[in-house]
Amino acid sequence: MTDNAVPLVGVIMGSDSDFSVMADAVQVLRDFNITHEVEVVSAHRTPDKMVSYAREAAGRGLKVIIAGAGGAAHLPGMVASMTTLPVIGVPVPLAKLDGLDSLLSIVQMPGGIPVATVSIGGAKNAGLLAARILGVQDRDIAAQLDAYAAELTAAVEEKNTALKA
Ligand code: RP5
Repeated sequence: MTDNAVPLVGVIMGSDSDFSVMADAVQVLRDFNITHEVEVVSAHRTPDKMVSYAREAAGRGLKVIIAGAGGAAHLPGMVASMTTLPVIGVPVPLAKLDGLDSLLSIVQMPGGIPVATVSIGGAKNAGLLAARILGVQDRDIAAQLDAYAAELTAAVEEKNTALKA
C-alpha cells in the first residue's frame, strides 16, 4: 500500500488486525501531507520480509519508521536492530493484558538499539513524533506543527470559555 510515490515514513504493523490502532498514525501523516507507505510486516510470520524491509528502508528514502505490534511485539525492536533510521514503536493492545505485554515487549530494549516507544495504542503521537523528526529539517512541517499546537491551545480555551458561560 502506498499513499504517495516517495514515502518519507514507513508505517508497518505485525498484522492487518493492528490497523484499527495504527490508522491514527496514518491519519496524522495525511493531515500533515507527509508522504508515507503502509505495510503489514510480521516479525514472526514474515521474518524474511521484515529483514529486507528494515535493511532497504534507508536506501529507499524512508526517514522514519513507525512500527506497531501487539502481544509478543518484537517487530519494532527487530527493525531497529537492522536500520539506523529512527524507529517509533506503538504497543497495540490486544484482548488480553490490556496491551501491557505489547508495551513491555517494545519499551525494554537493550542498550544500543533505541526504539522511541509511545503509549499503549498511542499511534496518533507516533505520527506526530514522526512529523517532529522530519520537522527538524522541513520548515513546512515545522510550521504545521506550530499551527497544530496553537489549535490545541485554542481548543482548550474555547472549552474553558464554554464552561464558564
Ligand atoms: C502480532 O500479533 C500482531 O502485531 C498482532 O497485534 C498480534 C495478533 O495478530 P493476528 O493474530 O490478529 O494476526 O504479531
